[in-house]
Amino acid sequence: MIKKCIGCGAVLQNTNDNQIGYVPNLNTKTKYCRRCFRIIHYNELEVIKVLKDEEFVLNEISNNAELVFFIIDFLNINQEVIAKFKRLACKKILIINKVDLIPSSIRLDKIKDWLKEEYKVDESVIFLSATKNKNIGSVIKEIEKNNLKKVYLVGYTNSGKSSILNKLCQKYEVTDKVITTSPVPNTTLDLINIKVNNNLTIIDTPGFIYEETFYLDNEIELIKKLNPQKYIKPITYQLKPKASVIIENKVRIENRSTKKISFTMYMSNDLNIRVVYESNKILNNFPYRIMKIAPNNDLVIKNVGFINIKDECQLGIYTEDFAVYESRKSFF
Ligand SMILES: Nc1nc2c(ncn2[C@@H]2O[C@H](COP(=O)(O)OP(=O)(O)OP(=O)(O)O)[C@@H](O)[C@H]2O)c(=O)[nH]1
Ligand SMILES: [Mg+2]
Repeated sequence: MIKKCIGCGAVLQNTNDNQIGYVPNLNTKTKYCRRCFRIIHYNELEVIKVLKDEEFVLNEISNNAELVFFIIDFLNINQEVIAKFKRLACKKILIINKVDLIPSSIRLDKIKDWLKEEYKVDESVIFLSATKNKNIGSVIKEIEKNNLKKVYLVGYTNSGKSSILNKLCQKYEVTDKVITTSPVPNTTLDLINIKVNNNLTIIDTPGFIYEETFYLDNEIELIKKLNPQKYIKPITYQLKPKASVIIENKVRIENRSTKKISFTMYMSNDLNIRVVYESNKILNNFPYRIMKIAPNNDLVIKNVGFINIKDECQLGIYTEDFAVYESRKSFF
């Protein structure tokens, strides 16, 4: 009989230790594959590449789901994830997870209006925090209100789908299953069906993978830093003309205007961020592109967060991958 790993959904096997689902000893008691065991007990993280047929997943879910909860990490609201949300052709609710990271002064109802205006999201939106167990009850309310029997948790990798399902399991008093969660991408590898009671099955899904990322797959320390576990303190930098902000030696963002501008960074406080002046040539050999920023816009950096910039300005972005950067109207 095919047995799946409780942690990641991969089919358990003991024949190939380079393949997903591997365990040295496969017996009736085996619950987790070796990779999940190592993540859970030793916090040993590695990014594994898996080929996923996203079209198949999108169609399968669109055709079978009564309702999909599409999860987005608050720091990762961007055009790519919203486009994917829109492609799901079924009833859906947007969950913005990880609200524990943002200052409590940010008004969530304002963000709802902004999602509608800026990203044309007309569906219901729930704000929650899986790790802080905040507002999980709203998900249950939706399930009960619609008398649902089968719901899917869908979204990009690392948005917190499995963390949310673990919290839902606690609420439904399912105690024998804990799904593996981790800060690296591709933690969940296949669908994980959890029958929480006789009437309801909740299905966790492997995350969609970003078309491009700020990090390389072997930069585990950077990936960990990008996933803060505690509240983010926004930090403001005043940038004189020609001064730049450097983030993790991955990008140089230069003020190309004639006036001083102020940058407020909404991203992990663990990141190495510094200001340099024109005389410092660091990263100046990267390709660069000019980006025009309208008043009170954000510079969004995929997988990282965003920078709120109040003044209209021109930026010089020096980077190896421009696709990670985009601008949008701010919700402030
Ligand atoms: N600060 C914060 N971190 C969270 C929250 N929810 C999840 N995380 C963290 O985000 C990371 C990813 O969580 P997962 O639940 O594994 O994400 P996933 O969407 O299942 O990822 P894949 O299985 O790769 O698709 C982990 O490090 C979690 O601890 C939250 O509400 N707040
Ligand atoms: Mg997962």
